[in-house]
Amino acid sequence: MDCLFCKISEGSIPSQKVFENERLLAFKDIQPAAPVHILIIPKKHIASMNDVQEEDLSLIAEMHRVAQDIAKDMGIFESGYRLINNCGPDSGQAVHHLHYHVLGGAKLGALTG
Ligand code: D5M
Repeated sequence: MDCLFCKISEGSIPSQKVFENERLLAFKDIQPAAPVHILIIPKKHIASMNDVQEEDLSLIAEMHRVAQDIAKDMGIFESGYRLINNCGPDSGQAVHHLHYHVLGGAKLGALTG
């Protein structure tokens, strides 16, 4: 499958990994929008939040747990962070493999619509 994040997950495209287990991978975003900018992906290909099925719900919960752990590891657990998922054209989703952005390390701007 011609999916950038599947290739990162398989290791055929390099990434700066910060966490990995059998189901999930987290790595530094190549275009950081904040001092801390990490992407969390499932290794299973799920194109977007709209494609999450009942069977994936434990995976989604685990992504939230990993976000907490990453926030602790990156020293932003107490100062605060933002967890973002872009889904579909209006959100600007550029990579069609489900991912959460973990952003922090500075006062973040207000969300805009
Ligand atoms: O976010 C997709 C994000 O993926 C965007 O912030 C850049 C990032 N990106 C793109 N290519 C790479 C590689 N090769 N390594 C790390 N990060 C990458 P979206 O929510 O789809 O707009």
